[in-house]
Amino acid sequence: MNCLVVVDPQNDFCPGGALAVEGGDQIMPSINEMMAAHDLVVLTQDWHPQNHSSFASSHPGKTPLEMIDMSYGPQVLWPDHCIQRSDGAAFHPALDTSRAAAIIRKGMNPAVDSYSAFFENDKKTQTGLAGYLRETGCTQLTLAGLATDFCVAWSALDGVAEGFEVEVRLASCRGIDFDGSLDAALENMRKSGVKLV
Ligand code: VGL
Ligand code: ZN
Repeated sequence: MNCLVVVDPQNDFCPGGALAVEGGDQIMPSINEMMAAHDLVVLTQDWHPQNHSSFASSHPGKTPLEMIDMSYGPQVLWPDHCIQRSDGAAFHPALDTSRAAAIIRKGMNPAVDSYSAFFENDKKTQTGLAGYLRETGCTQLTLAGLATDFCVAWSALDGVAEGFEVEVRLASCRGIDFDGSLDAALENMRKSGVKLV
């Protein structure tokens, strides 16, 4: 069984959104096409409370893209984005959500960010996706979505660590590329056995 995991295909990561990734909206048609070739489709949805600790606005005097130290390690600060029930948190209207068997929401704990579809950034708290995929018999994962260097890369690395065969379709991803983060993520994925297509 193979599963297409579409990472955070949300308005806030597309042009005009709060944390816009260049060309983020352009990946939706190819993602829709990929769905037919997969047994299962899972979507992830960044889903933050208003006062989330990854928001620069939660830290007086801080601005987006500054770093802070959290109890679980260094954390990039972001503009407010993907606030629960906002339009920005909604899936992009061009995405076909009809085949989604499950939607994994993440980043709901105000104290911990969550890039990966599998674990929060403390690298301990599970989202439940690994168990879901095992119980549905999926061994091969195809990843696409936003952003290549954050949520897609962290999901791919955790997927391999959890024992799945992971392929990332780069043509159906777009990156933030902050401070060399895109090259570093690509190198990390390559080294860890993620298949980059
Ligand atoms: C993401 C930064 C903050 C992502 C989510 O989807 O890559 N990046 N929250
Ligand atoms: Zn987020």
